[in-house]
Amino acid sequence: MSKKVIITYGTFDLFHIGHLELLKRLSKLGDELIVAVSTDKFNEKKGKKTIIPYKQRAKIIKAIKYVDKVIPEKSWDQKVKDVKKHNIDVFAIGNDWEGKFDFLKEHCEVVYLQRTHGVSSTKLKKSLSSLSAINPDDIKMAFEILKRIKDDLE
Ligand code: C2G
Repeated sequence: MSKKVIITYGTFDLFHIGHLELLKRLSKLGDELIVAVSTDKFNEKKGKKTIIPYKQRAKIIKAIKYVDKVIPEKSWDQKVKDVKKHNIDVFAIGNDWEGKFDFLKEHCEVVYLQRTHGVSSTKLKKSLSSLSAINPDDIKMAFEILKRIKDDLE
C-alpha cells in the first residue's frame, strides 16, 4: 500500500494556533505531510514583510510533529513541478485561497480547509506595532498617576 502524500504552502510568520490547527488537520489527510515555506525573497514578491526570517520559520515548521518534510517556496509556478517531484496525492491549503489552485486538479486532489477564526500573523503584527508605538515616558506617567490615585484612596 503506497503512502498518501500531502503538500501545503505558506509563510507561517509569527507561528500561531491557526497554523498549528491547519498542520494538524493536514496530517490527518494522509501519511506524509510536506510543507513548502515561503522564502523571504518570495515573500517580498508577495508584498509580505515577515518578522521571522525564512531559516527560523522553516526550522519551527520542521519541529512540528505533524510535519515530515520542509521545502522552500521560491515562486508561484513551482507547485506543478513539486506535485510531480514528490508524488503528491493531495494539495491542501486554507480557504482564504479558495479556488486559486484548482488548476492543480489535473495532477492531484485539491482541498481547501476552513481557517481558524480570530487569529492571524497580520493581526499580531498590528498589535505589536501599536504596542511599540506607545512612548515609554507616557507609560511611566500613567503609572505615576495611578500610584497617586492609589495613595489617595488609602
Ligand atoms: N491559516 C489558518 N488560520 C489562520 C491563519 C492562517 O488556517 N487563522 C492558514 C492559511 O490559510 C494558510 C496557512 O495557515 O493555509 C499559512 O498561512 P500564511 O502564512 O498566511 O500563508 P500565505 O502567506 O497565505 O502563503 O503559495 C501559497 C502561499 O505561500 C500561501
